[in-house]
Amino acid sequence: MNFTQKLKQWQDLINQSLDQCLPDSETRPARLHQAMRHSMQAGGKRLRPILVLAAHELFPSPIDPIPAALAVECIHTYSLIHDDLPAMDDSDLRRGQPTCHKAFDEATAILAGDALQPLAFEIIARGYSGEPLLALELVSILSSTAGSERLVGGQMQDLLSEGTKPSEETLSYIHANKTAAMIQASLLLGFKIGSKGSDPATIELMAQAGESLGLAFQAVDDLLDVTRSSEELGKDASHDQAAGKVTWVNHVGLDKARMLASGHTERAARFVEEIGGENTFLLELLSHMLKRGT
Ligand code: GRG
Repeated sequence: MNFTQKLKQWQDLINQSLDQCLPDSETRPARLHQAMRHSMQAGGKRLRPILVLAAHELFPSPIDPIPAALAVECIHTYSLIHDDLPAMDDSDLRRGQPTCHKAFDEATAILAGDALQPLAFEIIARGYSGEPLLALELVSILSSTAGSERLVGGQMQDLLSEGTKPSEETLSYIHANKTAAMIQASLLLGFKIGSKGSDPATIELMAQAGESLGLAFQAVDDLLDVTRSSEELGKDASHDQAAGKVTWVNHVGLDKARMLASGHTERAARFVEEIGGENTFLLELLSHMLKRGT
């Protein structure tokens, strides 16, 4: 199976598994569950769950990485729903569909995002009940990544920096936490579930790979924001530019943003090569992610 076929197979598997783990759209209160399903099933590349599966594949174990992959997507989708709210980015379009608060209303969108957070941890608790120590480790990684010093902290700093010219250190803080943290956590979760997931030196290499990949992803996202249309992206294009957001493109310009994207991708690939194992798919995924933006 080539890279594209495998990517599609994993996306399909993730989509089917998500469908099974989300509350039914008729379960009371139906409006809330419909809103959760609207955003979770609106499309999306499923990059983070795929990173969980790809990191598990390096040194596979018989333990199923799918529950962790679904949990990551729940946290990611909640963050998108809340990021799109009028109080934050005020976006109308996400994953090619009206944003959750446009399709429903603001209060429902807030609650749909809220409900996806505990769902993530419920999926882990149920999925790894036979491996309680592993379950604790996964919960610890995901909860700290989603918390006030990482995902939420990065978002807070991003909002505080709107309309200002932040230092490069502040910009790096925002991207390392708002974007790279969840990408890094995805690789770490998959790796922990794999057979070599308790080796501290390799975990450190994986953390470095995840950070570099996350920073590359952000630089690519900044490039796409100015080089692609809303239709191509499925979300409001040039939105970051217009909102006075701090992006690499408006900070250092297009050419340097491209160089940053390829530099971080190369670094990530070097770490992945050093880790070894069955890394063919993960390495192809890295170059595929870079090609999207350049
Ligand atoms: C509200 C706590 C909180 C955090 C929001 C996700 C996020 C943090 C902000 C979204 C804005 C943004 C451009 C973030 C950086 C890149 C990013 C996370 C893009 C969206 O991820 P994709 O491209 O989206 O993987 P899909 O829809 O494919 O899952």
